[in-house]
Amino acid sequence: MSKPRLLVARAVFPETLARLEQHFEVEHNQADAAWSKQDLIARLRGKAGAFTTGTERIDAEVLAACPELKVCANMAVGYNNFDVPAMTAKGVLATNTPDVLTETTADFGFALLMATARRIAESEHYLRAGKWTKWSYDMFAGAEVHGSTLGILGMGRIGQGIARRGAHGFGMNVIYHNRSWLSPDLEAACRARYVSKDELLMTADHVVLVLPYSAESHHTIGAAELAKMKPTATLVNIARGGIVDDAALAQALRDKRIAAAGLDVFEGEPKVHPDLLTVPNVVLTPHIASATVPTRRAMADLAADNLIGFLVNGKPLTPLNPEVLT
Ligand code: 8YV
Repeated sequence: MSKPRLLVARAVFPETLARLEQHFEVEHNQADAAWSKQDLIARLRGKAGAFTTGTERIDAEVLAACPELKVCANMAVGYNNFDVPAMTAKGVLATNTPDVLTETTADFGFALLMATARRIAESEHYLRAGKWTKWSYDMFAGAEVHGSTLGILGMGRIGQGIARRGAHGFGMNVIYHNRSWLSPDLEAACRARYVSKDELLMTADHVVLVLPYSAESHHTIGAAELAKMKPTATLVNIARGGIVDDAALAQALRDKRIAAAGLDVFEGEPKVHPDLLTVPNVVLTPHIASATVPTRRAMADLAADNLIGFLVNGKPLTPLNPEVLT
């Protein structure tokens, strides 16, 4: 019997590709060429499966053009690049990579918080530029992390990981806001207290965004929300671009409406709002929160397992729309 046909839309670990090639007739993109939507459609036609990352949008137009498609496995926990209802309507399975990146991403959220509050990037640039000629009492004096109030917007697995780090490692007072309350057991494990969004914005010393992107979460943080934050506060976004109004944030940073921000994700990335590139009190990283070698391998393995699990054995591991299986 011939092997199912698979498109691997971006460059992946050679070992992942080799494993997929054992089960599928693979068209790959190891050159990591930037494909337009029409390029993606042209390559996806006739394929039963796709290995995607957060950069490939699978929507009604793509699905209509690729009627043989049965499954898209995203190498990401976030899946706002998938139109899941449209996929479900066409009977196309969607899978993501939960759990395997939780702790690594929470580590990075904390690293970005520390770098932002303690002005690590700004002071490093200063030193490299040869501007450090003498010590002074207030040089790069930042905000306290230990013992301060940590506000987490979006309390899923990664949010809880950040809460645990803050509460247990840094003695922080952790407050959170989410669509739903955590169970009392989880709240106790995170030592976190549920508050309204406004209370979180007004009382947190550090606000960390870890909520999924959707039409409802678009610009969760804009000028009005930034105005509610403490002038000494920091804002960290490791969730998705578009959750923050980047233009409003750049203005707030310039005006010192808030003290500093740490951003791993951007509206329209890899483009970055030009104003963010010119304000000093922001730490900018290129969407690397899950980027450790073991975690990226685990994400690639899980995406591959989902494809093999579904197309070869009929059983995906982490389906997003399991209703298409029945
Ligand atoms: C990915 C992410 O690296 O998992 C996610 O949702 O944002 C990152 O871990 C990125 O989406 C590439 O697929």
